[in-house]
Amino acid sequence: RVDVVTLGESMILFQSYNQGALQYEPLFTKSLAGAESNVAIGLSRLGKKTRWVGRLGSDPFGDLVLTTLSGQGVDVSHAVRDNEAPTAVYFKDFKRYGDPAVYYYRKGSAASRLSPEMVDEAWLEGAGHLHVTGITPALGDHTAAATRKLMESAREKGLTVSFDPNLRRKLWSEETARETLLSLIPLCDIFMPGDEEAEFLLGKLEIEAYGEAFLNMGPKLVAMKLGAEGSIGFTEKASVRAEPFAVDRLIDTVGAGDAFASGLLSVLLDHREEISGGLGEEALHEALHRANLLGSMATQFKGDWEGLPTLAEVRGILDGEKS
Ligand code: KDG
Repeated sequence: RVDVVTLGESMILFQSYNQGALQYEPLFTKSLAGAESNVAIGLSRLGKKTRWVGRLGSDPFGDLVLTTLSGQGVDVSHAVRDNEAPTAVYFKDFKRYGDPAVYYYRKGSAASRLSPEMVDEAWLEGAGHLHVTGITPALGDHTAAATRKLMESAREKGLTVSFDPNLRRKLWSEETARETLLSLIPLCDIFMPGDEEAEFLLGKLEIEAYGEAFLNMGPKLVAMKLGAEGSIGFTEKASVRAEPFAVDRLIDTVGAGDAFASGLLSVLLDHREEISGGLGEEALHEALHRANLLGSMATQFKGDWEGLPTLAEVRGILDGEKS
């Protein structure tokens, strides 16, 4: 049994050791990044059985992706190695205020060669849920078609599907991004955009209007990230707001959305059967509350996922809130 399958590109991330400007920093730390593998790690720490699927080069960085993920309890037995194309790398630059700048070196990577013919039914074997993001479709027409095929196949097999648009403007044109992301929304049960992504997709609307518009496209649940305002969830039956958690020391915002997704899914997966009929308000609030906690925790550590908590840590924090 596997609770969640994710598909995506995982890369090796280099970050300046002293958080200095990329140009002048002589020392770098090396770790794993990738929105979908971040979610798999987050869920695995929260006690869910996860599988990550993706393509990697037959190179030492590909080995590092696999050993890191399996060390975090993620099943990588369906990962595919490519003998001709490399594992991608990327760099974070902490020089600026606000979100770090990111520089990708991923064109022509093994993951970017994913095509619909490579999609394997076995990836979904024994699984209850598929999580995908808008990053994989941004890597090329064939990766978009492959993502669509896997989402369709998951729905046919009775899996629930979540979709985080994870808009990465550097990877594709505005027009293609908007058109492709909008076309994938009807294939998911749980859609989790940020407020800026919602505006990118639909133009400026009231928050409630976004909820209604996305629900009308097909998802049963829309969970919107509102940054410092927390989050809000919409179903046919209800809309529920969850307050943000304080961020005491803001270090690295990259990966916060993936942390949010892990927290959200970790609760929703315990209510999988209820999602199609409209999840109850209590469970929705619990999911958003935990998602907000994980999002805030992820921003307080360097790296995408290293600061993510275990289930025992989450329970400790949330129980502490009540006492
Ligand atoms: O959400 C974090 C990701 O942005 C990061 O891990 C790298 O997957 C990545 C991407 O494509 O930006």
